[in-house]
Amino acid sequence: MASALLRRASFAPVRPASALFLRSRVQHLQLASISSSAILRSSFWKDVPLGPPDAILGITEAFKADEFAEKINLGVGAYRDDNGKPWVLPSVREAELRVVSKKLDKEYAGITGVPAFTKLASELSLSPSSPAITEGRLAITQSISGTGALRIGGEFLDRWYPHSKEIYIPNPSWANHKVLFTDSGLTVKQYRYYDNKNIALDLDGLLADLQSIPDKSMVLLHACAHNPTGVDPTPEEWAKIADVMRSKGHFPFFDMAYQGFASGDADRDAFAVRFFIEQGFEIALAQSFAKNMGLYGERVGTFSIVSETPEISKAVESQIKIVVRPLYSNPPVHGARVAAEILGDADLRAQWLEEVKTMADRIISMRSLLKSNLEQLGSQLNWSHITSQIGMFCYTGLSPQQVDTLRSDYSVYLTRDGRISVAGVTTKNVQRLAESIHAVTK
Ligand code: CBA
Repeated sequence: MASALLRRASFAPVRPASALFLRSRVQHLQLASISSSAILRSSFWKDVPLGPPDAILGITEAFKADEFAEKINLGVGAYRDDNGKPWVLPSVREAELRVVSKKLDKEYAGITGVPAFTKLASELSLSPSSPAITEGRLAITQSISGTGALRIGGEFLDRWYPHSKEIYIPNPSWANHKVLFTDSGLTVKQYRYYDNKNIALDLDGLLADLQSIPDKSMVLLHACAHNPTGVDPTPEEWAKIADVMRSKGHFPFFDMAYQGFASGDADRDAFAVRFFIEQGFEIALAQSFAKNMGLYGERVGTFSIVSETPEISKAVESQIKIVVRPLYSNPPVHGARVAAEILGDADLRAQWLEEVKTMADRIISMRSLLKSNLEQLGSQLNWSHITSQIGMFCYTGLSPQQVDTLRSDYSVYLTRDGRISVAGVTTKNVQRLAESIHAVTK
């Protein structure tokens, strides 16, 4: 409104000059500016403080603003091909053509989304023969990708988890977990996860913490490709975690944002989730198709809860709907239809699984290349964790100061916790990246 007033004042037609007219015009402009600044001072939002940029997505913003041609973005976990370009999977392109050629209508989906999609998505995560599916003990809804799934989960648990309002997440964890669960009304606490000294899973610390927290706590677990550390429990270690969780009566909430990315094999990466269900746990699961189908901006995911009986499951599903309806009513259909097309067609699905493996393999080969480049440069540091860690990320151990120097002096962008998205490394930038890392660490 203030700027509208100013615009009107400055574009008022100028009539032939007379001293009187000019004076009154000056007064008019002064009045306009006084009243507009008075309006500005009374803005409803004048006490809103400038917020900090997002710890991860803020890196992309800073990267985009950098004009250096050889800048490198290792911030957000988004796959890039060897030219540093986003890759739309050929299976996705094909599925899109098929979906479009069907000339489907654009009606609302139900509150829980596209049924063909949620069915196939649950079969991918749990396997078609999972007792949770065959016995009707799964309540599932389509979600706005993994973040939306976690948020639905947070809201549901805040309303209905009967034992506490506290959720335990690993230390460290994806930066958004804490904010997202806090915004859902839960109190976020941490359990030990990572052994900085040995660059490995702190299994003893993890088990001790799960043992000492209150019985029947909610515990968030990364199903595979732990973000940011790239360190996952082995199947034997998962069994130990399950033992403590069972004896303490804890509730596991799995975040599975990288199925296929850890090992290149979607079934193998679903091990932990399936194992807990086999062990008789009731679980919650947030599933994302952002990474493994490259459907980032389409926002395709699911949230589900496996319960003890089909009757409980029905009630749970009804309450999930009650959470979703006032949030966004029902989810977008296009991405879900694309994912369903891929998952539901044997050939396309096989092609997609190969493409997931291509992405995982390229990341694995970039790990080796980065490590060997650092060694060739004569770095005396131990970089073995670059190749021992899995998934999209490498938790380098770089300090926040070193990260800042990489950014200011070398135009290399990563999160301040020293995490690099290995998906951003290519055969073309790896040498300059290694030189930059070597320069700030020697
Ligand atoms: N869980 C975990 C553990 C994640 O790493 C991410 C994505 C999500 C949500 C859930 P989406 O909502 O897109 O399905 O993903 N994390 C990032 O890759 C990035 O997409 C990352 O760079 O950490 C993000 O949103 O921060």
